[in-house]
Amino acid sequence: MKQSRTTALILLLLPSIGCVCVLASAGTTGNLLENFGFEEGTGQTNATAWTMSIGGSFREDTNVFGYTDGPYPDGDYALKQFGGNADCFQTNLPVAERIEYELRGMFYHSSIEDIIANSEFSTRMFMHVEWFASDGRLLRHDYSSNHNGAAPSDVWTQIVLRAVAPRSADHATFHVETDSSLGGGAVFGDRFFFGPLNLLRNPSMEYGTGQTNILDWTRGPDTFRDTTNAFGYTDGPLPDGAYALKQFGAGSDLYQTNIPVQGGVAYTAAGQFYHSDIEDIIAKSALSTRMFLHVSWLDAECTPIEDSYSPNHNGLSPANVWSQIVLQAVSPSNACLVTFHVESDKDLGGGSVFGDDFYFAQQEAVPFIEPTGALLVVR
Ligand SMILES: [Ca+2]
Ligand SMILES: [Ca+2]
Repeated sequence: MKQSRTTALILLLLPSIGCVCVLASAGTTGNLLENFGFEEGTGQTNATAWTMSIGGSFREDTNVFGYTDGPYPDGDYALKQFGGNADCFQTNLPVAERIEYELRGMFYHSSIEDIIANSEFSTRMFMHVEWFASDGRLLRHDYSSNHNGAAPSDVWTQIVLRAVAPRSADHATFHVETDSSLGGGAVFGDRFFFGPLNLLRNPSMEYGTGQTNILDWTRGPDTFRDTTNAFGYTDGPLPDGAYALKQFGAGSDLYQTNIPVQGGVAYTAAGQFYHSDIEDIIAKSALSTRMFLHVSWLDAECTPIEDSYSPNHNGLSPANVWSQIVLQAVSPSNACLVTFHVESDKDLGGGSVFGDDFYFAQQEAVPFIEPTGALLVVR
């Protein structure tokens, strides 16, 4: 389904017009790219949804000069680029600010035919994303690492880049490009992915002011954004960044709402949890102060349909060490939106529990392949 600017604009209007079910919106995880494997198109120069530079980018089957391996990673066609300045892109892809995105693709070059120099300055292929504001201002470029002559030959390798969309980001352009500073030869690419990894904004509490202003989250009672100098925290660094969530007491809540989801689809929620047995301790009991994830599924009228809860981090969980809890759930068939809560409750004693690095996303639309190439993480 073509994802247009219109869907992104509808999403931005959500707070003012109430609950509208927006499928395939900017907040939906999964691949934003159409024809990610170059299977659709006409001949060598026309790949559906892609704009290809003339003379440097081609849609090719396996009977092509420069390709000496077996089947492609995906289907019967792949992208072939050569020369010093080839480009192939899709534009106006709807994105949302402060959400983490992943770019990935499979890359190949032959050591037998149409070879590239055995150097990082050879013909090299990479992914490039341009982030734009709604008024068309270019906000930032992010680049993946290169597949060049120093990469393994005669085998497909994956490159992954993670990047958080900048503030005010509204749409993006995804490029597959080649450059060369040394000689010719061809590089192939296939099975590209560009999509959000996590539907939560500010998932690790890093944006905010002081202890009580946590950007993008609504804060209930006994809920704070805290650092490693907090009473009750006696470990080393936090799982991610300089801040974490601290909760104590019954009925503590931290939540984000109006997160768009699709019905009848598998989702994963996760978080890291911690308590100390030295300071501000909780009872060694399942009834102690305890923290958990709560996903509330809503229909198009914002009416709660169903709730999914993770197991608790409580006084029986390992102390003085961060541990992850994962919740996997299939959304009800009429689910449109989600409210994602991190909550704590208690029946016995006091003490505090910490949380960090929360995650909520659709399980992969395109199966993830463990990267054998470079993994570059940009934050
Ligand atoms: Ca393909
Ligand atoms: Ca954090």
